[in-house]
Amino acid sequence: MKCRVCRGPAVIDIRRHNANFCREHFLRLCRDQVEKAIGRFGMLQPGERVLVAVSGGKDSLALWDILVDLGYAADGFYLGLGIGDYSDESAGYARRYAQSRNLTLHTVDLPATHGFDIPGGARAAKRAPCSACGLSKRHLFDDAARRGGYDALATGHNLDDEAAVLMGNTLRWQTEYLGRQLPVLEARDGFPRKVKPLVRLSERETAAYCILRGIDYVVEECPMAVGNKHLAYKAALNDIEVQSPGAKHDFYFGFLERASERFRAQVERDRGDLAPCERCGSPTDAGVCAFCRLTARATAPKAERKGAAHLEAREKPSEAVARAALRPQRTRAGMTPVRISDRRLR
Ligand code: Q46
Ligand code: ZN
Ligand code: ZN
Repeated sequence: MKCRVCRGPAVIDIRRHNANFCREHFLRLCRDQVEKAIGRFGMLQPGERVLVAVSGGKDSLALWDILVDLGYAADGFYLGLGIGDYSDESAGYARRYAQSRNLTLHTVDLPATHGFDIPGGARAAKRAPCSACGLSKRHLFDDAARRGGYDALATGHNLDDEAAVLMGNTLRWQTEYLGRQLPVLEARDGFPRKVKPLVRLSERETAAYCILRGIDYVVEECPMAVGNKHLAYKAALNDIEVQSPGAKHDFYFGFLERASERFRAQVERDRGDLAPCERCGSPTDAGVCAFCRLTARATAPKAERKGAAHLEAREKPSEAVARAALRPQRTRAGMTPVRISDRRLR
């Protein structure tokens, strides 16, 4: 197996490129693919400040590593979700990476700052854990990027993730989601620009990137992911990819080039007017934002949950009902900047 570029011994084969690569040229390929995605979709401008949502997994750590390598001022943001050992372990990987590269990692712990963890909060609010988690992540990532004055928020969604989400949205023709499934969402009304620079790299490639760069990452999946449809779609797409290398890439990028535009009008039409959330000040079209409503339900004593459930069920609660149903929020500590210095510089 020889490298396509230098003919030296190859360490990885990439079937959709019909090529093999040595370590050096594989790492360069990964950086090139990220640079290409950033340029093609206008995700970032040179020198911009980027906040990278870091989970301690291979994708977000590879993303952070590549962005720094490409010269972006990229800091990390880790959100502790309170998912038992998994959260403790993944926080350790994020911290160790930041330390080893002398990078800045901001951390927020959901239980400590908002009074609930994902498993307990989801139970109390009668939501699926991933739904409560996704909502919390979106809110707190946006909040961190806004408070820190970052130009953009970058997440580690890779090609496998995007193709699987597209498959789920297409199977159910969730047209409002299809209209928003883009690799870049421009900043608007207090929301930061959101970018996904890994969309041209597969999961296998980000894992290989980390191994070849000596980046240690949490290998275990989140225990809440068990039975998740997203994983089933990924598995189905992997089967298709074996038969037809490049199918995932063609499915996702074909959608972006030839179909995505058709669903955008609906997104524009459905856009409500945004105003600051009465509780936290984040932009919302519902008086009290979805995260504050989730927090209210997740932290309410059992007897009060019924009232909060009523509030949650309403699309846009009136100010009076919202105020009556919501308890005073617990500690609202801000983002904790942790400047990690020292250690091996690359
Ligand atoms: S962390 Fe959160 Fe994922 Fe765990 S609870 Fe679900 S959404 S599976 S990326
Ligand atoms: Zn080579
Ligand atoms: Zn709010």
